[in-house]
Amino acid sequence: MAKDLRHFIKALQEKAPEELITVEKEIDPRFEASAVLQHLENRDAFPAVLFNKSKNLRGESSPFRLMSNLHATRQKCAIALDLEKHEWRSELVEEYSRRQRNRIKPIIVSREEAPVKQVIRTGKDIDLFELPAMAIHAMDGQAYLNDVVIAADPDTGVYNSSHHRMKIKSKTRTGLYASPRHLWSYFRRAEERGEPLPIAMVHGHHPAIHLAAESIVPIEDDEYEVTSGLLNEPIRLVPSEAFGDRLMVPADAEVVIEAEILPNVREAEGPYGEFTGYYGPSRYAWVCEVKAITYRKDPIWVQMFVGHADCSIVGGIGKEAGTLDIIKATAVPTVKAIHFPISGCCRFISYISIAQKAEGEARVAALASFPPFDELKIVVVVDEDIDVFNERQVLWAVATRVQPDDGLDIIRHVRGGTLDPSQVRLTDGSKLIIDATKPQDRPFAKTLDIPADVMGRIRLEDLLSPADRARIGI
Ligand SMILES: Cc1cc2nc3c(=O)[nH]c(=O)nc-3n(C[C@H](O)[C@H](O)[C@H](O)COP(=O)(O)O)c2cc1C
Ligand SMILES: [Mn+2]
Repeated sequence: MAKDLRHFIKALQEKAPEELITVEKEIDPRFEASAVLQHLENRDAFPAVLFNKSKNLRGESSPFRLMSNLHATRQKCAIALDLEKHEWRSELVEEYSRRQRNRIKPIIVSREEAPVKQVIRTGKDIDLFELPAMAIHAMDGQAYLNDVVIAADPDTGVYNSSHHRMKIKSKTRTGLYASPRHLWSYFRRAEERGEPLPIAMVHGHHPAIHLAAESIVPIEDDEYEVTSGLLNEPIRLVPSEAFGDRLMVPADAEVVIEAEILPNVREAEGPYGEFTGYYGPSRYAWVCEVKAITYRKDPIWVQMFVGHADCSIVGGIGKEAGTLDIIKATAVPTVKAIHFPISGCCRFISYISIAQKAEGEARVAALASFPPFDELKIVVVVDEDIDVFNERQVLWAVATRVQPDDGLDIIRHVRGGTLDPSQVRLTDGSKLIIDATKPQDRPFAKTLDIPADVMGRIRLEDLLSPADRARIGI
């Protein structure tokens, strides 16, 4: 059986049943689903949620189930990469990096073999308001589609995948916002020839496809091959309804929406509750015309809880792996670990640990981590005794190993993320390096420790009552 959403739900049930909850009462995808997720978040709970009954955007009972928060913990992402739930720190980053390098060619299957072709809607049968698409935050107003968008390069046919919000405007029309990255380059080249760009939006598949969409790979690389690497098996593809084999789509998806981005059309789009935790402004954005919607007979519509852990974490892991590989290959081979913490939306801040051998390596590691990813703004470099997944330790290193007049560097007028609310100019931002490593050229205060032989000899298991052990989870 090919890996798909149902395969992942089963893995969650087996490996981490506490990471999945089911809601039986019918909910409205306009704000009610996000209210449930927000209530859970307010209690520091981030399980995947399967809403077994949902309304559609016309307020009618929908045959689609609705699912969200699939990526809202690193534990779930570890399970998506076939790891155990406790392997969510560097093990997850290293597995991502290994799979990303292991490119695998996709395989083509017939329409009959493709679950996503069980129901096909084209022409007058297309109605986006029949979907349980979520309106998430108060000022979003209308529901948005927001998931993986797949497109073929108009010149080379190589595939890209990335996430994009698409505001639902009518039964067949949406907006689409793209920062100036790969899809933007594809469409700009199509538009220069006056041509539309075919795209496929995938709602519901194995989380590995979402993790892959956030990889840092060159524009020439085929991202169906990257996705297959992340899945650890070839993704099964099938020709689209509207564009045939000019646009291959994932056969094992729950729902695929095929559309064209229209040349020379721009319309106001937004405001939208962004990954930053703030509303992004209304802007002139691209416009799409939907050409087909295909789905399974018993479809599960998956949509990310944008602006929350679900959206942050899925983006951060690919950035961690890609940046770690680049630092290792080009700058500091002794780099140990990297973490884009949730406090920085898994985008703006990174913690990097290195086994520093020569003065200045910390800055080199920090400098090498900026080019691959424009949204990264603040890099904290620490020594290898600091666990980058423990924010308290990282801030302790900043508190005790940094003098502000010496440990900080600011780089001005460098491209930043267009959605950073603190950035005044559209793409022109600045970067901060915090070197929290100990100096190499003079002695530094020794870190506290308890004699190692005593630490080994004294075991809490031998000393505490069962009740006290249970209280602290031993
Ligand atoms: C849930 C989610 C929603 C996103 N929405 C958008 C979006 O609307 N527009 C955009 O340009 N990037 C969006 N992103 C970021 C892109 O997916 C990300 O920058 C991606 O790596 C770009 O891929 P590329 O390098 O192939 O261009 C989103 C990311 C996530 C996780
Ligand atoms: Mn890309």
